[in-house]
Amino acid sequence: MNAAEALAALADCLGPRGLITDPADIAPYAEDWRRLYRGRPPAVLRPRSTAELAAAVRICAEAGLGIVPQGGNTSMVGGATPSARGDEVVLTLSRLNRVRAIDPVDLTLTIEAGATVKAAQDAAAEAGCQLPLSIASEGSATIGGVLSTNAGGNMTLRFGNARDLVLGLEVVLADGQVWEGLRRLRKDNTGYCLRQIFLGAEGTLGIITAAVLKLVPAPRERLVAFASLPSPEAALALLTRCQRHDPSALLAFEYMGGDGMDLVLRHIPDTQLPIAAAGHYVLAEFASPRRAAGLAEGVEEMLAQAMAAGEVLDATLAASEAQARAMWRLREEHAEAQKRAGASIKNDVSVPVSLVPRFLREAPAACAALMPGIRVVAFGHLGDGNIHFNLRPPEGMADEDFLAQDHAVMDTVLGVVRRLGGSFSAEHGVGQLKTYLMPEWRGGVELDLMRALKTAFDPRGLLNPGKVLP
Ligand code: 2HG
Ligand code: ZN
Repeated sequence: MNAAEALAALADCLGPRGLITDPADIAPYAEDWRRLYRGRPPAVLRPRSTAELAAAVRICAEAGLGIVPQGGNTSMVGGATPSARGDEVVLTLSRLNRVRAIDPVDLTLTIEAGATVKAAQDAAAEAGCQLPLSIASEGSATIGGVLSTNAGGNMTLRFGNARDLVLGLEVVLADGQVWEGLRRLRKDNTGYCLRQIFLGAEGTLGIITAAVLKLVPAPRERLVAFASLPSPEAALALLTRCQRHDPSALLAFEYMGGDGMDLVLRHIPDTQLPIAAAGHYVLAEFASPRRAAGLAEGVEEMLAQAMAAGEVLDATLAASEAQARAMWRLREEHAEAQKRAGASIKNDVSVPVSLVPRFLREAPAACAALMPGIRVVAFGHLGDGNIHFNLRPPEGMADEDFLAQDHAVMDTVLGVVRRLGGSFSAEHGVGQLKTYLMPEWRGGVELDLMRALKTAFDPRGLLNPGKVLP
């Protein structure tokens, strides 16, 4: 079967609403959120069931067409963008978005991969539960996307990464077979844990079509605190203080440097600081399963102690849901603000939590030595050691000239990360942007094992070609 015959067969299989071939309609699927990559897919497939999707995969396999699964298209590393060669179709999961089941006793949600994270959160909330996964792009990012990238996000310190929330999966394999692994067991030791192989594989080993996710009972009381601090060291001291105060209450602990905050205030409408401007900020969220259990009093007292110790300059608690949302916006709009400000070179790195302050001192110094005047935008999930260390060009340097030096800048940052025993991609994955780093960071036996897995699951290399493995 050649490519034209495959497209005709796909049109038959998926119906008129299931196949996009008009270049204008394809365009939004062909480019990544950061506009670093532009592919040339001959078509976008929009199956509306697992059976349809599997049939489409069989047709692509017969024709040797590459398949690039796409969720909300919010990848930061070009992980869902096809090649410019024209030999890969995009497979959007957007029509596979149903809640299949929800069980507040088992605390499980069975949901299809194309549902947005927000829709999954809402479904859980309606049943009196919480899906303990929250990321800045949750309005458009999908369950399939966050599981395929093992997204982290804001509550990793309390509930772990996306892979820790999955009990079962349904996956379409490279040859079109379906693995029906939608189990909802808390205990099941029956051979290799196949679901974990697909989680974080970025769609290179199989296409996740549905999942059973773990829920937790919805907290009765939530509290968001916003603080300004004199230094990253003070932020780490405050984190330790919060954890000693009540480890089960702390849900999120986010750091923001003053320069990133300035970008948010400048580029995002209707944003303002709830306290006086400073060089460093923290947003912390606390929750309690009981109402009126003294959560606010306890946190207030703890913040007063932190102030007396010089860790905190100023702090405030959200007095309403609207104020809490406004505080979270200041944190979650960092990516959008940076996009509006122009070019950036992003480093999604992790180091042991205790070494974050050292990283935040050494990495800016190393970058300034490489490129005087380079501007640092550092923020992220301090509670789990994941910092988004993003860089902007020196005043007056053209964006293209800056981006042309992306590898030199990334390598400089990663030199510090390596010294501190960290990772070059904490939560955004490898995609196509970072494959070149794999031999150096994961080479030898580790990369050999990954290649063996790829060969076993997708011997012809048709699933998300060019991603993860160099
Ligand atoms: C976040 O935490 C996202 O807001 C995006 O992971 C990070 O833009 C970034 O670098
Ligand atoms: Zn993040």
